[in-house]
Amino acid sequence: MSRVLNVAAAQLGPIQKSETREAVITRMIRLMDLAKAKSADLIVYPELALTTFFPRWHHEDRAEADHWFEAAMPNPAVQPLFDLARHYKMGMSFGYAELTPEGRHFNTSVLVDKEGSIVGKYRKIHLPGHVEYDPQRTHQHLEKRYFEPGDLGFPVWRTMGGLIGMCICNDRRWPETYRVMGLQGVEMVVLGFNTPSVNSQRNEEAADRRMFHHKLSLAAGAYQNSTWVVAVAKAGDEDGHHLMGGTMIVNPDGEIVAMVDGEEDGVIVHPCDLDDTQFGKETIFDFKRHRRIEHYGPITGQVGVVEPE
Ligand code: CDV
Repeated sequence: MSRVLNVAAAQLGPIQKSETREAVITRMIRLMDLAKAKSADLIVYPELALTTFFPRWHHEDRAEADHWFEAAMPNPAVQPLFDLARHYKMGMSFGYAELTPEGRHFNTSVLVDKEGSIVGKYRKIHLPGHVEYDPQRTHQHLEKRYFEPGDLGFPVWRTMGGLIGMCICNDRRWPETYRVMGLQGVEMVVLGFNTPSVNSQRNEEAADRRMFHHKLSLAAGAYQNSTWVVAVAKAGDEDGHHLMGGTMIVNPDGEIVAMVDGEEDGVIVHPCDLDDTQFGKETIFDFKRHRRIEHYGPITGQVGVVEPE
């Protein structure tokens, strides 16, 4: 039986602070229509897809940021997207800011199957940035102020004929992210991101260098775990703050096979054969035969660098 999954990577252009959830959902629906016209089985949207990238805005009283969060998923604003996905029999994944009934805050993404049921939830683990306002930076990145680190690990779900996992933005730069999923046999990692075009602490590090690191991270994660990686950007100028694009699909050899040009709303659809993950998993990255866990202790045993005496 064919295990080709037609995957749509649905990039969103900028979302301004003033834009409503309903306006964004209208844009996401338009992308879903385009994906359907190209027979997509699964559509992937960016991190924090429903709003502007609000962690760049400092609120002294952090509760003032709560209006960016979703207290339920789905909710009335998002329901039309769930309804259309179910109607189209298309799986989907998107990111949003989650406020739990206990008052906890997470940078979250969901995986929805073709019947419209949420089959997976992931909460971002590697939160970049800082807690307090930092006048030294060219722009703020306050994810550590507004979110807790995720508490769900890096699960993989058996759905849509394959093994699919999620991570979010900065997670893609960490080899541990992919390897924990690789150890569950992951065949496709889907992720959204909001990456500013400049490094807030090193202005000369501009978009070309940022793009290089982005591609390097995706290629390494894909190749070293023999998995597809689908990475979807929010791009363009949000209220004077520029996000780089770089929406792309990377195959299990680490090669870019499809990419969205530009910084506007746009979708690419690529046929991802999940069986293409087999060769790497059975040869050079056959973990069972080749891993040497007796030497990997420091990876889970320590956080920072411990230099030799
Ligand atoms: N949203 C993010 O996690 N952004 C980070 C930036 C701050 C470096 C990223 O890894 O792209």
